[in-house]
Amino acid sequence: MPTQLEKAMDTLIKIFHCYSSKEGDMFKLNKGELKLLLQSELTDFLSCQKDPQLVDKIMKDLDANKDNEVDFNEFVVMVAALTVACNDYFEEQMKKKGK
Ligand SMILES: [Ca+2]
Ligand SMILES: [Ca+2]
Repeated sequence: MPTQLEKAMDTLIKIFHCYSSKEGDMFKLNKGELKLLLQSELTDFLSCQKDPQLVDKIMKDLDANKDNEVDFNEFVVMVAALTVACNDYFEEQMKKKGK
């Protein structure tokens, strides 16, 4: 039986490949695939951002090796950054409750 964390890692890998395999290089997300992934899997995150250039900006930020595609390494950096931001929020809420 996989643990919760192992399941979470597995899910992350599967979600990435579900979108990266749609077009072109099956191990990388092009801009269209990235947009689809963000819209479908990070709906709340995107819906509070009104910037129409957002996907371009995210793409630029994530694309560390400048090949205009987001590979799994680059994707994980984004998920980690978002997770840290969520944890900061969680800790804030816990601190407020504690007082
Ligand atoms: Ca692809
Ligand atoms: Ca890249």
